[in-house]
Amino acid sequence: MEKVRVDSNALTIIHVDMDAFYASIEQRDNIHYRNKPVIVGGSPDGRGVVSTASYEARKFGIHSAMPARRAKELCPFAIFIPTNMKKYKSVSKQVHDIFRRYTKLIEPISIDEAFLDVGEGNAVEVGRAIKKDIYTELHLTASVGVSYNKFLAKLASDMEKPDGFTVITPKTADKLLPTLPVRKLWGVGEKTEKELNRLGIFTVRDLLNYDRDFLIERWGRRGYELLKFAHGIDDSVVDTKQEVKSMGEETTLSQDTQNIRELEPYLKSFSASLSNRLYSKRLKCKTVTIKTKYNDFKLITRSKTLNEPIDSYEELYSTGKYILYQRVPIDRPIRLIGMQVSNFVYPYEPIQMTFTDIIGDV
Ligand code: TTP
Ligand code: MG
Repeated sequence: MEKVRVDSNALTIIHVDMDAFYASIEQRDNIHYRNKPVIVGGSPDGRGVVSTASYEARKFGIHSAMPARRAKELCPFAIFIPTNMKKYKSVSKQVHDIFRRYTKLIEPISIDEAFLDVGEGNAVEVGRAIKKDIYTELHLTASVGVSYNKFLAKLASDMEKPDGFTVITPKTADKLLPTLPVRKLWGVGEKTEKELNRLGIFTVRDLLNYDRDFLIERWGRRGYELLKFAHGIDDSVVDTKQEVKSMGEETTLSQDTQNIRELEPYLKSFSASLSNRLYSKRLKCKTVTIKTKYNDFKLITRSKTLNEPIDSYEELYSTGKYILYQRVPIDRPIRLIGMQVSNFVYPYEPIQMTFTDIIGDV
């Protein structure tokens, strides 16, 4: 049932994001890892990528998605630990059980992150209580943000990481927002950031001072949305039935190629990561799509829909390879390759996406 909120500036939204999630769990469970640079994912011989790094390791510049080889260069004595998804999912479920004590309105975003709407309750008190429960019961720290909408609550949880607790009120939002780099606004990725920078827009203040009509003319609906975020406005509700429609990965090649074999390693890496992502959301897909962009910037996509849903690396890779070899024209050099999965099947919950779909049953 939709709730009608009388005061749209009431502090009712909480965003919780666990700190260095996988690494903190490993440090909690092994005394020898505490206060040390710990890397989860990738291997010490330099294969694979970093899933996450403890805050001690981050001091060396190590971060998620960095090749393990590079991480090892930056910190040769770092401790590498293989991922143990089963364990992380079970902790994620415990965190979720804590949320449920306080509200039913929960929107899981990923394995370690969620939005909560406390309705008539006091989000500052609830946020504190959740943080305390997570610490005393699970011996882990979370960063918690409280505000009057989702955008600001997430901004808040990120501000004092790790172990942060930050409240953004309408008053503090007015002060804070103009000072932020535009990248902090939802919808501003690397590409939009560059475009804005080219117009001389670096901070939210720059954006607010810019010709409003020009921005809306240039970006249409997105320009309008951007300005709304810049003013701290976000009308989206905490959505308990978040549905994921597709997920994808793509890479611009360092050099254009017409040699189809050179594309295989990309498909391998996309398949590994998409399989992981499907697994952590407890989804299987029936459609695989390969996207290619050519040196003349023409873009094509080719798909294959299967009878049976899949989620394993091997199945994804073989389907991707089939499409690449059978359906993708290689008549001129390719500059970008991508892989997408869609047409999801929810093996455990046919109606809606719940937290269980994201983390799986453990
Ligand atoms: P994040 O919340 O992005 O990162 P984090 O919890 O490790 O660190 P912090 O929030 O304190 O900045 O992601 C949660 C977990 O998801 C992370 O512990 C490992 C996993 N993950 C990957 O496997 N690959 C990735 O590229 C990212 C970003 C996260
Ligand atoms: Mg986190």
